[in-house]
This record gives sequence, structure tokens and C-alpha cells, in this order.
Amino acid sequence: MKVGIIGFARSGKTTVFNSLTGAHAEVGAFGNREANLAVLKVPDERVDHLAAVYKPKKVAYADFQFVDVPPDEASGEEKALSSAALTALRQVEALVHVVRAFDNENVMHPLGGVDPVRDCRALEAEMQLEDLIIIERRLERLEKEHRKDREYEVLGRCKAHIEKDEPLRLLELNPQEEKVVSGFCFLSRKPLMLLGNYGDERIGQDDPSGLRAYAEQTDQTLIELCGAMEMEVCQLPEDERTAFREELGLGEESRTRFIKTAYAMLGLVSFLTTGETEVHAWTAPKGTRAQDAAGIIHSDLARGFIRAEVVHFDDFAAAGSMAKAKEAGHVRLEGKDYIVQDGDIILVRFNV
Ligand SMILES: Nc1nc2c(ncn2[C@@H]2O[C@H](COP(=O)(O)OP(=O)(O)OP(=O)(O)O)[C@@H](O)[C@H]2O)c(=O)[nH]1
Ligand SMILES: [Mg+2]
Repeated sequence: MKVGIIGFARSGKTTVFNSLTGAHAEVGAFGNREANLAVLKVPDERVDHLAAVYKPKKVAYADFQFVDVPPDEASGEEKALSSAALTALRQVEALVHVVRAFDNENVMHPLGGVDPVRDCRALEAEMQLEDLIIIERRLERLEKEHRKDREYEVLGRCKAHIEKDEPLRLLELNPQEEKVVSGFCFLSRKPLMLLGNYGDERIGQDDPSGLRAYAEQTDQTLIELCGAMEMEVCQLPEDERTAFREELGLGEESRTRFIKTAYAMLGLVSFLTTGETEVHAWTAPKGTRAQDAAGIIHSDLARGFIRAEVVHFDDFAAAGSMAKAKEAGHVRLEGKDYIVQDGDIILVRFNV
């Protein structure tokens, strides 16, 4: 799962990026820089268990791949989305908006004072405008070609929706319409999570900035954390972290909170593949069919899909081995339309 970290200049994007991934990207840097890339592995006891049983050559956890794009001077700081960011963000599957809610007189906010709700609205407007530009360009083209087809109709609805000041993620589309729209990679259609970056003094306090109320009113997911503190703690040796967190009243680690929130919000499940060569956890949206899950592993597996052998991890663990799980009748043969469940261990039978 690829996640883009967005937000206004100096909102703490890189600080949050470091605290989620354990990376050491430079914070408070200036000038044109490269994007930061790092991976957050999703801890999974099921993977650990399978690895202990199979002793495979390779163990792979499900992961979130983060990209944190710095502002570029050419695009100007009053915009959160630089042209470099726009390019990088087309490919991501979800967005995290780091909203500045911390006071720090040494760190200038590009829009003036600290105002999280203004920032949310402004970034939302930027995304919608970028989408609108693409839509209008495409509609013009279709009109020139006299193509008043489904694409024309759906894009017309997208346009009307944005003109009502609504992000495309709130537009209901059926699966065929979704297919038409997905190729455009519209930013305002990507799932968006708000991440309030609060100052140390706000730990465990109410939120007078109005960000929490805004998130509730607009039915958006909000993670509240103190980025600077999280980053500091996450760079301590592992055995000291828990004590520090307790002392500071920081609660659950930001990465754990992020993973839980992201799975719930994005409606994700994890399924597993196992064997002597590799134990691997994969993420898929809830409701994914077996054939599409096979495609997440490798496109050949989807193309040549015959059947899937499926056993739930809990049944496997209770039985002790695959042979015993089979004996007990827990290993089922499923067809391409089987809906993959969280914790399913899957072996795809295929032929290409
Ligand atoms: N007090 C306080 N300062 C913070 C916090 N988060 C970030 N900062 C400071 O704000 C400045 C910018 O932080 P970065 O993480 O570099 O922000 P950014 O959004 O990546 O910045 P750009 O990439 O330049 O847009 C740094 O000086 C940080 O130390 C926070 O939670 N509290
Ligand atoms: Mg940065």
C-alpha cells in the first residue's frame, strides 16, 4: 500500500514520516530536495508463527510505503501541492494530510498563523482544483471528438460535484463508472486521513484549534499526535521507548495507531502465503475476490488462476501443520469469486 504524506510547508511532514517509519530524513531542511521514501512494516504475529514453522529463506510483512515530498521553490509555498508532489502523488493509494497544530515561533507557517481548519480546507481546495483541470481538459477533448459516451457522462458528473465544492471521494459511482474514473488518479478521490501534529503541551489535552470538531463534522478520520515528541522517542533504543512513552503520557506508538486507523479506514485485510521459500503477508481491500488477491501476489497468478487452496490461520495454528489442517478438513478449495478473509493462508493453483 503506497501512502503519500502531504501538507503545507513546515507542517511537520518529515517529522511524522520519520516517526512512522523510523527513518532519519532531515527535518527543518530548506531548498529543493529529493522526496523521502521509507517503509513501515506491519507487525504480524501470524507471519512470525508461520516463519517459525516453515523456516523460510525470506519473510515479508505487509507494508505501507510512504513518500514525503518536500515543497519546491518554483511552485511557491502558499500551495501545499508542488508540481513534484503532484507527480509523485498520482501513484499513491492513500493520502495523509499532516496538519500543523503546534505553536513554534521559530517555524513560519506559509499561510500566516496556525489554523488547522483553514489548512484542511485550503488543501482540499487545491486537490479539487487539480482534478478539475484534468476533467475539463478531457471533456474538451471528448467534445471535439463528438464522444458523448459513458466517460463524458461520468466526467460531467465529477465536474458538477467539484463545482459544489465536494471532493470526488464523496461521489458515489458504480463499478463501471469507477473504472472510467480510476485511470485519472484524481487526488480528491483518494482516501484521505488527517493527522493533527500537535505541540508537546497538548498531550492528553482538549483541542481548541477546532481540528477535531472539523474532522467530526466532515466525517473524516483524524489521528492526533505530537510529531516532534514521537520522532524523538522513536529514535531511542527500543527497550527505553515504552518507559519514556508512559512517563510522557504519549499512549500507543504512532505507527501502531496509524496501522490500526489505516486498516479500519481503508477497509483492509491481510492474507498470507507460506512455504519453504517465503512467508509473506499481503494487504487487500475487504471484499477482494480470490482471483484479484492472486493478482496482488503476481499478475500471472491472476491470469492463469484455476483455484485457491485456503485455510484460515487460526485453523492452521490449532492443527499445528498444513498436513494436519488438511486431515481435519480445514483446507478448502475455493474458486475465483471466493471473498478473501483476514488471516486466510492462500495457495494459488494456476496455469499460464
Ligand atoms: N514544536 C514542534 N515543532 C515541530 C513539530 N513538528 C515539526 N516541528 C518543527 O517544524 C519544522 C518543520 O518540520 P519538518 O518535519 O521538516 O516539516 P515538513 O513539513 O517536512 O517541512 P518541509 O518539508 O520543508 O515542508 C522543524 O523545525 C521541526 O522541528 C512539533 O510537533 N512540535
Ligand atoms: Mg519535509
